[in-house]
Formats: sequence, C-alpha cells, structure tokens
Amino acid sequence: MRLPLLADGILPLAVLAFAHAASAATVSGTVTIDGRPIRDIVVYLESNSGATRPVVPTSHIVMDQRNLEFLPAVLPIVRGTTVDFTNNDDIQHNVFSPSAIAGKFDLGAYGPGATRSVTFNEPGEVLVLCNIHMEMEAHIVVLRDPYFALSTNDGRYQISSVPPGNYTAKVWHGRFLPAREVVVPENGDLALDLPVKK
Ligand SMILES: [Cu+2]
Repeated sequence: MRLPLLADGILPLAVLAFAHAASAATVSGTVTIDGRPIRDIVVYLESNSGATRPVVPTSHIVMDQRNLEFLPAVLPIVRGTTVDFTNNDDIQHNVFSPSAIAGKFDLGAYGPGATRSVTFNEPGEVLVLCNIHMEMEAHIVVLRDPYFALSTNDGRYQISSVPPGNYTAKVWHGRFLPAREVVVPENGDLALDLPVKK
C-alpha cells in the first residue's frame, strides 16, 4: 500500500500506528479466478477482532480522467478516503455514481484541468460512470480496514504492514466473492494463495 502524505508532509495517524506496532507481516501470494490469474482483483483482509479502526479522513487518492477513460479502472480504498476526480482531457466530463449504499453522487459537468472530490465513508462497491461518455466506467471498492492490494498481470498481490491476528481474506472481481479465514502470525510473513471460484 502506498503511504499517503498529508499536504504538510505529516504521516496520517493510521500509518503512524503501523510504525509503532510490535510486529507486522506481509501477506502475499497469487489469486486466481476459476484457475486463471487475473490483474485488478482486489484482495483484502478484514480483522475479526471486532475492534475496527476509526475512520481517519486524511488521504486523497486520484482517479484520473484521461483519453476518455478512468485511471485506474479499479481503485480499492479504505473508508474515509477522499477521491479526487481530475479531468485531464480537453473536453468536459460529468462523473457520477448510482451506487446507493457506498456512494451515490453526481459531480456535474466540469472542464479540462478541473478536479472535483468525493469522500467515501461507507464500505461497499461504487460504480463510477460519466454522464457524457457512456463507455467510461470504473469501480471504487471501499473497504473497512486498510489491508488491501490489487493483483498484477500474473495474479500476484502483496499486502504490507498487517498486524498479527485473525482475519477474513476476501476478494472483489466485479463483485464480492467468497472468503476464507486466515491467521497472521506474530512473527514472519504469511504466504496465502487464493484460488477463487466464480
Ligand atoms: Cu466523460
């Protein structure tokens, strides 16, 4: 996970908490859907301890609009994150979402060089569309806990700085898919391959 910096260069509280943790593991492996490794699968861990981290609305992450596409097309974030929808085309876009649970919004039409932002506080899937260009589509996956990664072309993923404990490992690929329980050890890292059937 990239470390988000505040405007003044101060690390947000969540990141400082990682740094002070007695130990933290890297969870990594290969995720496959029906036997095939695929990129842009969201792999994430939800803590089973019940003590969920409070929402710390600090970091901004960009979903660009460039060449009539949203970039990235799949964006996992932790709840409380603000997404900046920047228009880097030379025409107008009108970003909106019909996703009622995690983030229904309509940013209206705005032109080249402009940015409009949305903060997502509720976990769930956000379908992102453009009212002007029907072919534009992206997905924001809002997660409860800050332990997640996107798979690469060969299905590899890596989640860093995970405190020891019991978690449920889950994936999102177009929709949320079945999970399994995992234990992140006190010492050492965790190798976790996730063969998922769709
Ligand atoms: Cu558009």
